Amino acid sequence: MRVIYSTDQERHAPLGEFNRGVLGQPYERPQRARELVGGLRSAGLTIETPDAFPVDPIARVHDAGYLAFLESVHSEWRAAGRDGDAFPLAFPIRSFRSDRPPVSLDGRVSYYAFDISTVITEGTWQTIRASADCALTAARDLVHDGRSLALCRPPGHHAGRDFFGGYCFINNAAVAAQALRDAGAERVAILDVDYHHGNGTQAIFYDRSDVLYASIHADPATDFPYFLGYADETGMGAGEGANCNIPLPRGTVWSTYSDALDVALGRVKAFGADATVVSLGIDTFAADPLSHFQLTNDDFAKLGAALGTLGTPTMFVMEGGYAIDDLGANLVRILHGIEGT
Ligand code: SP5
Ligand code: ZN
Repeated sequence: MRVIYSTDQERHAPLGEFNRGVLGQPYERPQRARELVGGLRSAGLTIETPDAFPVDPIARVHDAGYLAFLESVHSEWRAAGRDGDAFPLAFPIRSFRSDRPPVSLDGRVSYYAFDISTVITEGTWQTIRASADCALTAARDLVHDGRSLALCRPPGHHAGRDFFGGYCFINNAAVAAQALRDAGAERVAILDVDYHHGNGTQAIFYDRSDVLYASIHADPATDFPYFLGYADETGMGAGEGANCNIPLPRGTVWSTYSDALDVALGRVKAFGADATVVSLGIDTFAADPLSHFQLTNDDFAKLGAALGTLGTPTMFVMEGGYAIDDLGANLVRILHGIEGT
């Protein structure tokens, strides 16, 4: 399995995150990446650095104004004499205009953000470009490699065409899926096994028949991102039937998860994709501090074995996972499961 990662992905370092009303240590922090890399190295895997791609393949799934905002907002924040991280003040919800970004700095941060857990720091732009470069490098070489892992950090699946949130800014899996399409794959499947619904990925491809989005995740009635991810969201227009959500209750253990995985894998296989992108979150782990599924260490080997049955070239894109001490070992269990070793 080819693994791709850049230490530039450690430059996005939020100062804090609100949890239960208190500003504490961010869950999504650079140490996550270092733990994943450390685990893979201990298991004997070699890690390669990505090539640098222009912004064009990212702009295939993201709005140009949104990308310009992400690139400049932190310097604007500093130029305005502010300390700390860029942070939204309001949200354009029901009855507000959401068809145009305001002019002011606070207005624009508020327009593009959908939560308060995802802040923009001095190193964010460089980090998210490096993270996307991992996905783009893996996608470019997938036909040759057969299988690869883009060790993306920060994650991407909550980011939409013109919004950020859920620790995500650039939707690495969506960028990869589009790059695969542009390189000649006629149908691409995205299978999302992160604990949370990938609302950004779903939204990007919702009206398209060429990219299937299938996801197993916590019920949005109880869990983030709260406002998307129900089973009755099946796609729209040409994309009707190319979106498959399988929400599961808190407390879900492997036997239930495994049944859902069989359904999702069945959908992916029936779609007849030329390539598959797996949004690989490992926050389904019982000890994950954000999540409420009950998968064990051993279950990740079973998850890998199931993912290894995908018949197409398959690239894995890292998403969430916050149980720092177990991240590396759980990722290694998945990779061994995939390879049947
Ligand atoms: C990519 C990804 O996994 N994003 C997840 C974003 C979740 N953000 C909000 C989580 C708030 C949950 N509160 C947890 C209480 C823990 N005791
Ligand atoms: Zn997640």
